[in-house]
Amino acid sequence: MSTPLPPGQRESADFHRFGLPQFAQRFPKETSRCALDVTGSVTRQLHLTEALQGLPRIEQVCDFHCVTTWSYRALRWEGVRFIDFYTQVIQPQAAPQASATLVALRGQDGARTGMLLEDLLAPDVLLADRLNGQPISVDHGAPLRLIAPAHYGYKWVKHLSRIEFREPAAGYRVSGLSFMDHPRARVAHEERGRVIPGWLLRFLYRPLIRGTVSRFAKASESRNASWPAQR
Ligand SMILES: Nc1nc2c(c(=O)[nH]1)N[C@H]1C(S)=C(S)[C@@H](COP(=O)(O)O)O[C@H]1N2
Ligand SMILES: [Mo]
Repeated sequence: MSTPLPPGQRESADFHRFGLPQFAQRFPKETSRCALDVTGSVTRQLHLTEALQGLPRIEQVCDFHCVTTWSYRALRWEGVRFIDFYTQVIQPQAAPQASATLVALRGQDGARTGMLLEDLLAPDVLLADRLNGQPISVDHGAPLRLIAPAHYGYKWVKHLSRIEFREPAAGYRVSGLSFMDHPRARVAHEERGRVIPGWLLRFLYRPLIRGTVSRFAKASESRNASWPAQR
């Protein structure tokens, strides 16, 4: 028997390509190397061309929970623990200010969100480059994606290209409307968004799933038709 899903979630038979409508047609430019910039309140900025190089690799199976209420079970990700990247690369090479406890995350497609550094240092948060035994596809975040199992899918930034250390008071610019981005977005606490309670957002978001799935699938099909070699 599998464990119950978090509050308000329903199991989906498919792992959809998904997100805010403005990202359906945007795809990463660089998919061959895991390049990553570390910027913001740091002593030295980093422009890494292979971010995971030399770090201990792990494999982790976890469920995915979209804020719009669909969940997909048992994805097998491979990559590096964020905490290992932090202690072995970021701390020694970039030396962030101790006061910069907020981390803004950005994808190559321009998607943005933020997480508390404290949440990123949980042992199940990964920088992943492989999914189910293969390099992550463009649909699901190539070449590098953040995996944060305790948090809604919108914190799992695909095509991750920049992590920026910030003072919490400075906040960060998010992709959607600000009420849609909870600073923590923990699934166990149903922190779907700000201001509007999570149980209410369930009902507002559910009707949007079908249209979003089809919009994202169509955009991906037409891209794959013109770039067959690079999925
Ligand atoms: N770069 C980027 N990351 C992103 C998104 C996006 O549009 N662009 N969408 C987010 C949202 S809202 C969800 S639900 C998940 C969807 O992941 P999937 O397409 O692999 O299912 O990715 C998240 N990360
Ligand atoms: Mo989402």
